[in-house]
Amino acid sequence: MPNPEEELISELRRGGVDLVCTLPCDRVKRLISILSYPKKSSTFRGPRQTDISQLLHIPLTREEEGVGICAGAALAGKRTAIVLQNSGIGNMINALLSLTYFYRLPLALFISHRGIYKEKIAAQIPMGKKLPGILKGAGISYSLIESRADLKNIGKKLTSVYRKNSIHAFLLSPAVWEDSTCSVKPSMVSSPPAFCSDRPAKAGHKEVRKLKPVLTRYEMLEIIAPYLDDAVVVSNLGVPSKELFHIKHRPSNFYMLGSMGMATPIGLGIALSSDKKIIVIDGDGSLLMNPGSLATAAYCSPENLTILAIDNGAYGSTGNQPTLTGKCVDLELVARGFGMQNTCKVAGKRELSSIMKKKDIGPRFIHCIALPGNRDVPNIPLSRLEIKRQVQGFLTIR
Ligand SMILES: Cc1ncc(C[n+]2csc(CCOP(=O)(O)OP(=O)(O)O)c2C)c(N)n1
Repeated sequence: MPNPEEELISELRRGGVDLVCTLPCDRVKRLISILSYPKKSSTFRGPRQTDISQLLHIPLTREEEGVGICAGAALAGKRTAIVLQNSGIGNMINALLSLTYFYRLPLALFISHRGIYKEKIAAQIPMGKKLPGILKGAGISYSLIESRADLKNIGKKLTSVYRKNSIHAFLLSPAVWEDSTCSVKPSMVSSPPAFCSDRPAKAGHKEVRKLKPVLTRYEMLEIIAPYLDDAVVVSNLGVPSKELFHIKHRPSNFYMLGSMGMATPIGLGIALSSDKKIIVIDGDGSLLMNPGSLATAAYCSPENLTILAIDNGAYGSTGNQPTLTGKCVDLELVARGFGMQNTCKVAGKRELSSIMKKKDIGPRFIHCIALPGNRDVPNIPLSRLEIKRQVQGFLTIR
């Protein structure tokens, strides 16, 4: 019996899908692994392998981008689909209505429907529960795929979506994947970023600094923790927040439990409203989702803001799918291009602690080149309101 991921991909082929864009959710990491590496998948043999390799897979930096790519491809006659987490609907609703719907272009959405079944992350619940209402309000039809038995109807439905030029969402319950034995290919882990700086060397630095990752995110957080002093720390969602809590909880740590892409904007908002020192611990996937926030930070230029971009070349929290920093993007150059002037790149323990010791004027952008990988740490035992109250309490102390 095929795995549910294989069954879904067969249905995509049955519906004639040519192009699939994806942005990871933990629950669909095995599906994305197969879409990314069809030929290497040992679970696919014979004609199905050829079938699947005909599907063009495009990894996204933001779900909204997928709406544009799919609209362009649909104009050129392709049948398109996006695999996303329900949170991503919030990132694409305007483009869905003012582009796909407006021009009557067809699009299939495969939404990993979090927050409704055995959910451990409380921040997933509001969006997950409200999703059907949001889709209804937007006039987007949907089918509930509650178990793997429901997968078999998808191919037929897709044919009518493309024929009628409509948008249709398939809401995939986590229950669908429960008995899957598919594995995530080790090749999904990206080659971590390694950069050569071509800027003039500063005194004491070598002419050309080759930076190879040597530390994981957890090891970097361990180095950073003793220097957080009296700073408010905004910590990126998912594993980074859990790791930071595990290393050293401080009431002035704002642990994000959702809202990917918002770490730097939250830090900027605090920095503009408080005299305290603010340190944002952001991630490469999250910064790529919302890079414009660096331009706003550069423009507003709060001296008390430091952004630590822990760049492990991967969406670590959802299974280490590669991001483009492992391929072609240098986030420090992005920050500089967007107007951040005080930037640097670090990888090793000594460099990282010496940069943390410095009392430089911000806004600072510290590009930390890290190895992919997550430490197996427990969930944060604080409720969202406890997190909020602790940080608010700290911010109001004079
Ligand atoms: C809008 C949205 N899309 C997708 C997700 C799923 N998701 C949660 S954490 C994460 C990866 C974040 O990657 P990165 O910022 O590089 O941090 P890392 O985990 O690697 O430290 C993703 C894709 C989400 N929460 N929200």
